[in-house]
Amino acid sequence: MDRRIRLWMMICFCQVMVIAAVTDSNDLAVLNTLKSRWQNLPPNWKGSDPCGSNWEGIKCTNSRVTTLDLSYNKGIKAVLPPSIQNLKSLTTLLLVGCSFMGPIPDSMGSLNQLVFLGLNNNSFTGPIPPSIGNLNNLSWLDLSDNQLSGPIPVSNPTAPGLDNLVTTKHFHLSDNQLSGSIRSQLFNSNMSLIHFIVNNNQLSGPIPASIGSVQTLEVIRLDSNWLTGDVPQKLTELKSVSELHLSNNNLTGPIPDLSGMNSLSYVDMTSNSFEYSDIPAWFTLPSLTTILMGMTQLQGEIPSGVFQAQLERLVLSSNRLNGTLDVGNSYSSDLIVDLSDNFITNFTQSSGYNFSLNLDNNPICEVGETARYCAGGKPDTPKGLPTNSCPLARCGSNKVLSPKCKCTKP
Ligand SMILES: *[C@@H]1O[C@H](CO)[C@@H](O)[C@H](O)[C@H]1NC(C)=O
Ligand SMILES: *[C@@H]1O[C@H](CO)[C@@H](O)[C@H](O)[C@H]1NC(C)=O
Ligand SMILES: *[C@@H]1O[C@H](CO)[C@@H](O)[C@H](O)[C@H]1NC(C)=O
Ligand SMILES: *[C@@H]1O[C@H](CO)[C@@H](O)[C@H](O)[C@H]1NC(C)=O
Ligand SMILES: *[C@@H]1O[C@H](CO)[C@@H](O)[C@H](O)[C@H]1NC(C)=O
Ligand SMILES: *[C@@H]1O[C@H](CO)[C@@H](O)[C@H](O)[C@H]1NC(C)=O
Ligand SMILES: CC(=O)N[C@H]1CO[C@H](CO)[C@@H](O)[C@@H]1O
Repeated sequence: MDRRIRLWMMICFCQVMVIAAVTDSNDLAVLNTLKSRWQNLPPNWKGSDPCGSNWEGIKCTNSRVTTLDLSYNKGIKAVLPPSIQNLKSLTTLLLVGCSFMGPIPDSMGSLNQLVFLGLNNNSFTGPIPPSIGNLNNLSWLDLSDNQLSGPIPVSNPTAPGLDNLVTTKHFHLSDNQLSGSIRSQLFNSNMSLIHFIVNNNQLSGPIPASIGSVQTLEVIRLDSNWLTGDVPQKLTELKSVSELHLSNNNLTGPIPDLSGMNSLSYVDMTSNSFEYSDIPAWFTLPSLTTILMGMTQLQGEIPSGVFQAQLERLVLSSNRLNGTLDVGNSYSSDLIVDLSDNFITNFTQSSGYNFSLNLDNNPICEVGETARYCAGGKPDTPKGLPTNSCPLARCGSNKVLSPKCKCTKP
């Protein structure tokens, strides 16, 4: 082909591209505001056509900005301006792990195309804006690891609340300073929540029985709050829950009966004020791999049936367990058992066991006892702790945790 024709065609083609990519003027105005106020933005934020010149962290469709992802830029120490609401076509807003401060603007609630909202790991303060309840396309809400305070908002006749978010699969609100009670109204049977994660806050009052109406739930983290009262039996009607974290609260009443929760693999109720109880029958649920029940007022002998082949970790320290420890023959050699600070006097397999066991501070480990299981509170070298902690995992920029706990592109 003639060189001049080729050149002409290239110029023409480029012009078409540029024309097609010209950024919508409303979006351009917002981005220019951010550019003038935020420091340490990506170096290629230059020129007047963010969509056309592929500004880093921005994706566009039909000249509208659909994604803004500036995650893991600690140098962005800024306030999120209310004008963010003018990015009307935004479906993904990820500002994870930066240094944002000040309030989450109430105007956020008008970004009604939002599907992914991740503001976790910043220094946002103030309340969770109730307007977030208007985001009826939202699937992913992560506000964890900030300094948010006040209650988890629920709707009332004049304002929306998080109970309106019936398409949202993830509420991640952990590691803030949220307070007040978890309102009964927060949960309803129209929701699609799979993760309800509110650990490490100052939430008080009882666990509402209404949580039992969200049949989609798979992970529940209520640990390290100020929760009181009985664990509602309705919670145990949730058949898809695989992880239940209730530790470090002040829950009272009987230890909840988890029989029938056949998907459970991880249970942590450490340090609560339950009534004295024998080892519950649900310890032998078929998929349980981890049972953490230190300081939960357990008493009596441990039935040998508890030590099933799938069990990986059993921590029952600081209870009133007594009598003879019989672990049977079905246990896995990867098993880690901590029964320190109890009243166990005998151990049937004391000469030929093959797992990690700590019986320190039991009568069987009276002064001078040199058995492996009495080694000064240190169990035998663990062969690697189980890492079944999907809700704690963090995914890199642009990626989110899938229900299967894999980091995937949203
Ligand atoms: C928060 O983000 C910073 C980097 O921006 C990272 O070093 C830190 O590990 C993150 N914290 C968590 C809990 O993810
Ligand atoms: C669930 O949604 C339906 C249809 O929108 C509505 O009629 C019903 O009241 C809702 N139920 C609850 C518990 O919110
Ligand atoms: C927990 O509750 C019990 C019974 O209501 C109360 O006696 C105790 O002081 C509480 N403990 C904490 C740490 O709040
Ligand atoms: C173990 O504790 C239970 C409940 O406190 C008690 O009834 C039982 O007598 C104790 N057994 C032994 C062998 O001390
Ligand atoms: C203990 O378990 C390990 C790992 O399965 C195995 O290699 C070892 O032979 C076992 N030891 C005994 C004494 O059964
Ligand atoms: C349990 O241990 C005590 C003290 O070591 C001993 O006197 C008793 O015979 C043992 N009981 C059983 C059933 O092995
Ligand atoms: C981005 C997105 O999923 N938008 C949807 C929001 O919800 C409305 C109504 O359900 C849909 O029409 C949009 O496609």
